Amino acid sequence: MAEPIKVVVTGAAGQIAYSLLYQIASGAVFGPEQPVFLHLLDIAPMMGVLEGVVMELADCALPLLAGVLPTANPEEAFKDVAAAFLVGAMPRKEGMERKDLLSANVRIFKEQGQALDKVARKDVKILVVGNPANTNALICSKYAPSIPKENFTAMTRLDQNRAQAQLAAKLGVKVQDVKNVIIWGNHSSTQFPDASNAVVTVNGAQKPVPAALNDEEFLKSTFVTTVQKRGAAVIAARKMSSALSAAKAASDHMRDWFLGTGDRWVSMGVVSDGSYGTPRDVVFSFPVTVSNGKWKIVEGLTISDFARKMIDATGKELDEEKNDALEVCK
Ligand code: NAX
Repeated sequence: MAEPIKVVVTGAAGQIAYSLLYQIASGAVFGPEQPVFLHLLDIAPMMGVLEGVVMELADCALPLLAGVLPTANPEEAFKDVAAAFLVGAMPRKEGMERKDLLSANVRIFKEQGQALDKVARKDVKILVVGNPANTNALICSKYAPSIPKENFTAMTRLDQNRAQAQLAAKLGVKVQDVKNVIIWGNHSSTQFPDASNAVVTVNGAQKPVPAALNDEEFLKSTFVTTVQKRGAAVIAARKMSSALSAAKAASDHMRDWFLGTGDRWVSMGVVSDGSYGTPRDVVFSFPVTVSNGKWKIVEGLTISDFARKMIDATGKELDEEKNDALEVCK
């Protein structure tokens, strides 16, 4: 069996981590032959709760779990890690404006970038889940200049999974029979869920989703808004934000990054190179494929006038978030 790799999860005492830790430690992310040593970071007041999580991980009796280190010290948590799930962030409190939340969280991700820069492996793969995920990932990367910027990504996989599930339900097929749905832009209500290049397998034959559905209005309106507002719908029903599905999406993202996608497209927030006329130097969600641990933006897609407007709007929001975040970091 391989040597254990060190994997950090921040916000380890929180609700997403509660589902995510089992998936990592059971082999669902790095494969059934790869032992993991888990580093669990949370803030000092949560160390008691975290101790309970550590007890439960032990009680799972998982063969791939080589060890667990709970800590409130970022430099201890990030030491020699090969993969980082940055889930922990400050939640929005009553009366807090979006800008207040942004400035609180940007500070956290600045500090964590500095700590990663100092002590993590230089090939560490970083997935930011904590919101505002795209801009947090950008700031983290800026404060970790010794780690390639390609190694910083933000999670839009939950949005992709939601979109795929919505289309499968509408088409009356299994979720795995729908592929190549794209999430463009920010993990926020301006994101653009795009089914124009998606394909569905029906009776063994592949068909473009727009042709199979034959309902352009649905794809431009109900589909887009349902995916954009799915997080809010879960909060309204559960009185808490998505956790099980968020953890599953984080596992999917990191597994595909480590183990590859083949020719399947997945959506990841990555530092933009300006592809498809998007703003450069923001963390923008694109369709990518992954091989040998490296992601590559899918090229050559046709962008309709409708898509252009949607992509521009989410890009504009990311540019504004970046400027606000850089102001906070000054
Ligand atoms: P919880 O509030 O249950 O847990 C967050 C944990 O982070 C807490 O234990 C808290 O003490 C810890 N924390 C706060 N500051 C920290 C710091 N500086 N270092 C380490 N830990 C710290 O939230 P949960 O439901 O787990 O959600 C976590 C984050 O994911 C939130 O920012 C949330 O908005 C975001 N989400 C992102 C999604 C995405 O698709 N990108 C979807 C789900 C989720 O809403």
